[in-house]
Amino acid sequence: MDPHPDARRLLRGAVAGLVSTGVALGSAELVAATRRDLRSPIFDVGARFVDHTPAWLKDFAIEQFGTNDKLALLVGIGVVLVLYGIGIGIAATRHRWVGVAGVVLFGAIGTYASLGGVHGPWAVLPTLVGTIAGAGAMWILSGLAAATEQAISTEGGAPGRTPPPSGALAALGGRRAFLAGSAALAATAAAAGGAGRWLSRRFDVAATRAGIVLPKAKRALAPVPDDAMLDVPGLTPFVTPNADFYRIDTALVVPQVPIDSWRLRVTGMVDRELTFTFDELLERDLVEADITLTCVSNEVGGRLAGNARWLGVPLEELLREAGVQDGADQIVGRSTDGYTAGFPVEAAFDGRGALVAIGMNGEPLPTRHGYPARLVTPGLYGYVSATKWLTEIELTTFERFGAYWTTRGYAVQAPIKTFSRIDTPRALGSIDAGPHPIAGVAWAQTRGIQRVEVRIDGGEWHEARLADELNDQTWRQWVLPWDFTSGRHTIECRATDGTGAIQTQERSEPLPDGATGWHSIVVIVP
Ligand SMILES: Nc1nc2c(c(=O)[nH]1)N[C@H]1C(S)=C(S)[C@@H](COP(=O)(O)O)O[C@H]1N2
Ligand SMILES: [Mo]
Repeated sequence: MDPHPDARRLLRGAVAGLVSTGVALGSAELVAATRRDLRSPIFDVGARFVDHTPAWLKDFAIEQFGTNDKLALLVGIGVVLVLYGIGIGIAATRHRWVGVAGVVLFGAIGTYASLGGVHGPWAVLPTLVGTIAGAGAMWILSGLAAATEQAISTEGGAPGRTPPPSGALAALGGRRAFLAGSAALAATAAAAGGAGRWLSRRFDVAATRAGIVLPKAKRALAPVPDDAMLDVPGLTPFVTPNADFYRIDTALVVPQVPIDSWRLRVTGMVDRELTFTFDELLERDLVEADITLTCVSNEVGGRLAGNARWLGVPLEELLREAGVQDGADQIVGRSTDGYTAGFPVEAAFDGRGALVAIGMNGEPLPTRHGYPARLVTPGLYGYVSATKWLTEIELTTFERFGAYWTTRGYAVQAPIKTFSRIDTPRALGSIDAGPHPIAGVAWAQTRGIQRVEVRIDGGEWHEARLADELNDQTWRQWVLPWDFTSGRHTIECRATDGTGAIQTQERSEPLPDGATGWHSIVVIVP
């Protein structure tokens, strides 16, 4: 006799729910692997979530999880799915149709989510197949669970009486059938999911990317001179290695853009629309530029900025060839994943050197950073000016078109604000008494950095030594030697930009146009 009939029923329900969820996801994964533009409904739901995330919640997520914000979202969706699956599985042990209806309801949500993307009607296929397979699994398993339940209740009879042997056998058989059914379906789900994952690897662009040989720039830059870099332990390096470069975007799966069919188009309010293949871009006179990229979501003291040597085609040249029409005031960069970013037309013609970049620190653009091509515009935050996985540059007006983040509460005009950060000593770190450099970086792209000052415990300001200025589009490293005494010390810094304006002390959030305020840290000297 079963001593815990109810607990066993719940357990069987939970197993049925989990396995059915697995079958739904596994088969969706397999279907998603049939076409380059399909993906698992989890990512579609996640993408919908991202698109509907209000700007303040996005900043909160970045603050909490940093650049792991996407992982956090996917884990969250996974947890909800698992709990939901368990719930409907348990409900189905009482009412079989509830389980199936539960799967269908989630399928409907997935379908709605996959219709929202940029990939057209095919996008619903993985969800549809997953829903049907998951509902079928739920029907079978909840049926087996119910049969077992039935057999067990007729097995027992009244307490104290010996059960009829035939009833006990039926109960045993029912349990076995449920176990065998669950195991078989779980194995099928895992196999389908694994095969899907494996098959979709053929869409990875890593191998093609690795085979690309970038031409030398027509106007190549000399290596960064030593005097533009400071050698202080703990200080952010002047050039950010690609592997350490911050990544911020709305893409839950890094877009894998096939180079052969990729085109860059220049469209909209132009005299001639233009189309370029990747090779056609490579054949042009390429330029190099050292530019520090900055994210609007960067908090005071934050690390969402990176400096690289970019290789690419001057945006100005492409636009001159296309012929920008009078009245166009906005340049919109569009991405394969539907993302859009827009900035003023002047920024392409005022000499700051905006680029369609194809290379980053001597390599083709890393996939995460926009391979095969992206925009890089000095002096403007990335969300308006740095579209990755670029496919189209459209000339339009601000009145006619609102880009991704500007329709979600961020400012339309987004010049980078003057910023300075203390890298060493570490905030809340402990250092020995005696000499220790205070060092960091400061940026005010297109205005340049003229001065950085540091004060300790609210005392007078001390001017830091700046590394030489390479250009006004990169950050500058700074250092102030300091003799630390025992105690708890507050260190603050502030920068003065090339126009003579001192970085404002007033604290503000990233929303709507970038955080402000002096970076202030506390160190403990024993
Ligand atoms: N396609 C696409 N491009 C994008 C984004 C995006 O979400 N999608 N985010 C922008 C933002 S907000 C920033 S700060 C920069 C970051 O570039 P990085 O990830 O190479 O550092 O890319 C910009 N380009
Ligand atoms: Mo950003």
